Amino acid sequence: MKLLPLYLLAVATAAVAQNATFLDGLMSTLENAGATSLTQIASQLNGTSQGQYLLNSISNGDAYVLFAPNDTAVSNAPSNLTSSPADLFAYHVVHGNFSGQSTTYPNTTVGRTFLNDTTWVSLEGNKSQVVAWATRSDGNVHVLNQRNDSTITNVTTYGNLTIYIVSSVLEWPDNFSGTVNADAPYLDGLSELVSNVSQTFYNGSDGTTSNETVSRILDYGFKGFTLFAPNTTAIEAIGSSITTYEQNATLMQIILSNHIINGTSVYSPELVGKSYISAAGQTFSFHINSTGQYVTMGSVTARILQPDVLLSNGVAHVIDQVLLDTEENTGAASSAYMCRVASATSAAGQSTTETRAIGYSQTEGLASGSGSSASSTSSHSAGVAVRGPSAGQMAALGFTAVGVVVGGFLAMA
Ligand SMILES: *[C@@H]1O[C@H](CO)[C@@H](O)[C@H](O)[C@H]1NC(C)=O
Ligand SMILES: *[C@@H]1O[C@H](CO)[C@@H](O)[C@H](O)[C@H]1NC(C)=O
Ligand SMILES: *[C@@H]1O[C@H](CO)[C@@H](O)[C@H](O)[C@H]1NC(C)=O
Ligand SMILES: *[C@@H]1O[C@H](CO)[C@@H](O)[C@H](O)[C@H]1NC(C)=O
Ligand SMILES: *[C@@H]1O[C@H](CO)[C@@H](O)[C@H](O)[C@H]1NC(C)=O
Ligand SMILES: *[C@@H]1O[C@H](CO)[C@@H](O)[C@H](O)[C@H]1NC(C)=O
Ligand SMILES: *[C@@H]1O[C@H](CO)[C@@H](O)[C@H](O)[C@H]1NC(C)=O
Ligand SMILES: *[C@@H]1O[C@H](CO)[C@@H](O)[C@H](O)[C@H]1NC(C)=O
Ligand SMILES: *[C@@H]1O[C@H](CO)[C@@H](O)[C@H](O)[C@H]1NC(C)=O
Ligand SMILES: *[C@@H]1O[C@H](CO)[C@@H](O)[C@H](O)[C@H]1NC(C)=O
Ligand SMILES: *[C@@H]1O[C@H](CO)[C@@H](O)[C@H](O)[C@H]1NC(C)=O
Ligand SMILES: CC(=O)N[C@H]1CO[C@H](CO)[C@@H](O)[C@@H]1O
Repeated sequence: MKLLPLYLLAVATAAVAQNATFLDGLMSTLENAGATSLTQIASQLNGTSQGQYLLNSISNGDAYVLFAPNDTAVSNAPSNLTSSPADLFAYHVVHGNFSGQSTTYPNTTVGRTFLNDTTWVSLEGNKSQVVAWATRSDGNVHVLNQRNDSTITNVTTYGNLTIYIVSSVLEWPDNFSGTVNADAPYLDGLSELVSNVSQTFYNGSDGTTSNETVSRILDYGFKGFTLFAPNTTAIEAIGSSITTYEQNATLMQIILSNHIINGTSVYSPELVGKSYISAAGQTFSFHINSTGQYVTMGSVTARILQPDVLLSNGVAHVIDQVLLDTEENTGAASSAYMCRVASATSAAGQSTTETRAIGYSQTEGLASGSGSSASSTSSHSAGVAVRGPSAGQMAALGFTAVGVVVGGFLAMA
């Protein structure tokens, strides 16, 4: 199997002719950046309604970010990733202008992609999957949660499109078990624990009730959830008491449910200054300072060691302590859930209309010392983290049109 990159295509033949100069310019932009275009396979993406939707969207005049794997990245990509060009491309496009957004890990920038294929994504309100990135201590901007570390190696713009050249094709998230197996061995302890606890599971979508392991519920039962995931050391630290808890399945379920927000995927920038109700009805609260981000439940405050481990149906934040709370309040849990479902439903369809980093207000990070307490506790470093010509410079060069750019990858037999 030989992998061929494809980067350019147009919505229709007429549009190609009409915007030939624009497309030529874009093609050379990508070529100069090491991302070669192969227009002859463009029709493969154009051949799906999902691909067409994507093309129409990104030519609508708004700002978009394209993560563009360079040619080496594409030739090194696992073949299963490249077998679905429309899905692959959808996960590489984010709606919005992120040029004022700069975060240093463990703070992260989270953007909503276009990937909403139900084969891969099961988030609340049918939202599309997100991608997270941040500057790490090596000074490079890393796309997080990637099996093959992907860094932004160059940045360029073309009209309203910001192109981040990346060193690997971006893989979209797997479910909890798959993620632990492949990428998060430090969660083996939790993974084992949730495999040993069963719970009566009410499946809201078909109204059936079944007895499932919590592991299976995490993998398939939630449509949007947030998991505070103690690493294996944290689980070992509570020692033999875990065995005692395990002997009482009800108690163990409550403890596990107090690590979960049921029905919504809350990314780390959205935790700041908020509180949430757990799946067992207890309250999570959060604070952030220069030493990190913390979650508190009852008498336990845990540090978030690794934020935003993205999952196909939610998100996990790795923490350094078990949130050992054995209290439950089922009424509070279910009303909080109903409230989230209502808000996810009203937000449905907004997945690709989010035009800024999730959890940041429009101007946040661009102005210092803003007034509200929520933003003053969450203001992140401002600044343009990227090199390359600005939109203004591009305009000066004559690239003022709002354009169509599409890349994708195709496995050719
Ligand atoms: C970054 O891309 C620009 C064109 O967009 C190119 O001129 C420059 O050589 C690239 N830099 C690197 C380090 O690849
Ligand atoms: C792609 O990026 C990687 C990492 O920076 C680099 O080693 C490789 O040479 C680049 N390939 C191309 C074709 O530019
Ligand atoms: C889009 O698809 C149609 C039908 O599959 C094809 O005729 C057309 O050439 C394609 N357009 C481009 C730009 O690839
Ligand atoms: C698109 O680019 C044009 C020209 O640079 C600019 O006037 C317009 O505001 C941009 N639109 C968005 C949504 O950024
Ligand atoms: C691709 O294959 C790898 C290894 O088998 C697997 O972990 C990953 O989930 C697969 N990804 C997709 C999108 O199928
Ligand atoms: C994915 O998003 C597109 C555009 O909003 C929408 O038409 C389509 O129905 C969505 N698919 C799913 C499975 O929600
Ligand atoms: C869990 O986190 C603690 C605190 O950072 C660390 O010392 C420990 O090595 C981690 N455990 C695992 C299994 O990664
Ligand atoms: C659920 O299944 C487990 C494992 O088979 C079993 O131990 C437990 O008693 C069952 N619980 C209920 C409520 O049926
Ligand atoms: C198990 O824990 C639940 C919840 O704390 C408690 O109500 C119940 O009495 C416990 N059962 C046993 C056998 O200790
Ligand atoms: C993360 O953001 C918080 C709140 O704005 C800030 O106090 C902290 O210094 C930031 N951390 C890093 C590593 O930039
Ligand atoms: C999530 O909340 C709904 C509604 O209260 C409930 O039916 C479902 O069992 C909950 N899921 C879990 C795993 O707690
Ligand atoms: C598909 C596409 O990009 N169409 C654009 C072609 O150029 C004109 C004028 O610059 C735009 O209005 C179209 O949106």
